[in-house]
Amino acid sequence: MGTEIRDLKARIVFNSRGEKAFEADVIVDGFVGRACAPAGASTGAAEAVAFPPSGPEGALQAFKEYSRKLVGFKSDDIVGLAELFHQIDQTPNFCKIGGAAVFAITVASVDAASKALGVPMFKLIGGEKEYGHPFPLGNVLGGGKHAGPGSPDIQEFLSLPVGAKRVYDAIYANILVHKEVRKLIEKKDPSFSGGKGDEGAWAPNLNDLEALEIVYEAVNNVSDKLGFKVKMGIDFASSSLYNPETKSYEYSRRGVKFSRSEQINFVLSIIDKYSPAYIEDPLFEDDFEGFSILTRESKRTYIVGDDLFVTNTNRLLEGVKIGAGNGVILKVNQVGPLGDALNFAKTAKANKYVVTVSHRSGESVDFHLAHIALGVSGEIMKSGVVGGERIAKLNELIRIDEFYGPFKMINLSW
Ligand code: 2PG
Ligand code: MG
Repeated sequence: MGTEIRDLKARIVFNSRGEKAFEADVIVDGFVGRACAPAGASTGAAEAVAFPPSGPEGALQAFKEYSRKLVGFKSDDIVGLAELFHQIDQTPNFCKIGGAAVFAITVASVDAASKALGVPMFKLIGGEKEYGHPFPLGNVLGGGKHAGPGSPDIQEFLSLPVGAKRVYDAIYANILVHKEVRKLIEKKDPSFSGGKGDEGAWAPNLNDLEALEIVYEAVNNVSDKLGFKVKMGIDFASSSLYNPETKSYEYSRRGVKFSRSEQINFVLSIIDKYSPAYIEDPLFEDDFEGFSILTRESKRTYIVGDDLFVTNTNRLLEGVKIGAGNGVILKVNQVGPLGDALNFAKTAKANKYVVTVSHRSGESVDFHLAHIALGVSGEIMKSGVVGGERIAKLNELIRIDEFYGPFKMINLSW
């Protein structure tokens, strides 16, 4: 069965936030691969731009002009497709044709190849090797740009079932933490309406310190119930807290402003008190040196760069030079083509960075994230806990385990 691209289609649909989203179909010998681009709310300044200045409709117009160039191309040639897109756009951040289209077409191509060849997508990405499931990381309580005023300043309080032995149990553990967090919020605030943020995490009227206490108690209660360790994770999304004019981190809910060293001390005090397994973007996106200070100081917590690296291999290599972080977030749409993201994962692995393959706050019900996480041997898959667009990725891990496994959880020291 050939894998050559015969035809392509594209359209604008809507994501989980109700925003316009680019969806592509790639047709290969009667099989259709389909993917829809996700979108961030707390985006890094160095990310690929989603759409050209003319917006989603402009991206569709551009698609009409370049899509013929892809016909005849091998849909499973992930690296070649990435090169082709760089030739077509010729800007470093895909501002001519839009990164959303590049994401959708390159992921839909591998989806099509997978169907045509009868080989699961994760194997087309990862080849023949020993596969292990990523640990699911899920947002259980949140604020910042993903929720309304009154919610915490910190964007995400996460659950990570580090002691789970099976992926099904790991996913269920996060669901139990999500439920437990609701109970504890209601105990503290009986008027809580059950409101949620963009990723399905509870968005209560609490400050960061109260939220930390609740999530810590919840992960411990669930650990006791299940008999394996569930730990806390935090995404500060610090670029959203940072004010470059005052050079301070502004926690408006609590009415405090931290200098860089106060922010570092705040993060270290949280590590000391709650021993989280995972901390993402504790400092704003250009503070490589601050990341390196924190990485040296925190031995048992992964310090992960999201807006810092934006899935960009050159930015990662900058960080590697000075030991900024020991973990990366991989979001394909931050960079554009799937091939570039795979290259980023390779560089991260070669430099012993833990790889977290992540959703965006604006998502589709696509399941491909699970295949990408397995394909790159990502240690963690960050994809929320509840909500159709979040659970779609988690359920795919369960199906993969049934059809191609059973796989152990990936090897990672906590
Ligand atoms: C993040 C993500 C996903 P967004 O900051 O890690 O949780 O949010 O997609 O809004 O960038
Ligand atoms: Mg983040």
